[in-house]
Amino acid sequence: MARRIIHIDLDAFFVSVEQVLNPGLKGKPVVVGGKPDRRGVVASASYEARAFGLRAGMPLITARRLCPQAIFIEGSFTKYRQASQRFMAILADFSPYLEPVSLDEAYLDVTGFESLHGSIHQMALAIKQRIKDELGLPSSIGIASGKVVAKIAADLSKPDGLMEIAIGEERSSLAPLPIAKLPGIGKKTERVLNGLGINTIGQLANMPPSALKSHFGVYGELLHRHANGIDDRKIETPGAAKSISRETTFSEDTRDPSLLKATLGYLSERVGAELRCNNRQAGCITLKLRYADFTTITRRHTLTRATDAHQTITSTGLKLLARALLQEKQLVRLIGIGVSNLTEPGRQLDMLDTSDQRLEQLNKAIDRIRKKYGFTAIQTGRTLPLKDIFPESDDGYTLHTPSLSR
Ligand code: DCP
Ligand code: CA
Repeated sequence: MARRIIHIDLDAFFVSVEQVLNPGLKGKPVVVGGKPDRRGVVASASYEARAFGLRAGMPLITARRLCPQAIFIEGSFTKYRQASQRFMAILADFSPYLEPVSLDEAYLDVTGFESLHGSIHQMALAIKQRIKDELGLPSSIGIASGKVVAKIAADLSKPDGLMEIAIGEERSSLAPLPIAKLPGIGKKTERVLNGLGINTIGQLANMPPSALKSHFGVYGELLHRHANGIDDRKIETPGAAKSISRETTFSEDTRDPSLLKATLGYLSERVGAELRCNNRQAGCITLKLRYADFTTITRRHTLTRATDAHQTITSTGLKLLARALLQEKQLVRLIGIGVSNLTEPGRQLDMLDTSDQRLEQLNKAIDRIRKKYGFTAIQTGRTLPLKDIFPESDDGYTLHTPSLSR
């Protein structure tokens, strides 16, 4: 069955919220971002201001030069967050398959919902109406068989628009558009493609996938599919974290191998515990290092079989660390370990070998004891040196940047 995906984006979001709170601002060139005598950039510009060439990201000084009569507002994030929560609550009334993308942007999977509203088009009108009635905010909606086409449709319909791309017309609808309209194509990719004589999404769609792959790697395949209007990415409801990581900055830059290894071991244990707590396994492990001069590197390793064992995370992290330290002789300022490619644990326990099963039993026991007696109730040989370095709490070691270390 063909899917129906809706993309909803509020128009000039920050500005529109300000206009609801102060109706005198309606219909005028308004900029949220700060006073133009300050350094800083335009965060959001009303469509009246955009008529003068004002755009998000533009320095405020330039904005004032282009449109001296514009009204500049500092803005307040609390107001926007509140509006965003109410916006998402309205959307959740229409479908449980809701993926918030940013404060003012979300996808809804509404496949099979037409009977409730007459049609998906009617449903989209009802969503727009509720956002207008209850929040006073204008929105734009795109409807299509996949995320990328729905997002482009919403973008094309702005402001206060609604555009539906019929099934089978994804490719032809995108073809005449400039490649910059394709989400994910930044300035750099655009330049490379323009250099190859590719200016429209249609030309991009006609490029041989192998050519795209040789220029952009795996991303090239994605570009090819999206340019052809093909996008089977699912709506990801929140709660399904895409990655888990823990990192910490040392109080002094260091190359001390036992400190580096112990810290990495501890952070890996925290990541492993979090994975198991969320009932997830990871297929990819990433080490992060920041050196004394602030250069930051990441090194990743893809596992042949997904894991939730901190032992595997630690041993993989240690190998990546050894290799990284050979390549760079500077002192280390920050160390971190992360996991991604998260999946639910496979249910085929009998297919795993016994050492994996034993590890799983062991980790279950560790998690149980820690839940009862605190994280540091169990010390591994590797993290033991940390006892002399970091103060201990029930919840683990208090690292120097605790907010990043939990
Ligand atoms: N935002 C920001 N800094 C940026 C881009 C955006 O602070 N560089 C904020 C301000 C926007 C909000 O996020 O109001 C939403 O971003 P959008 O890109 O959706 O822009 P707008 O909602 O302002 O305008 P549009 O009507 O084009 O969606
Ligand atoms: Ca917006």
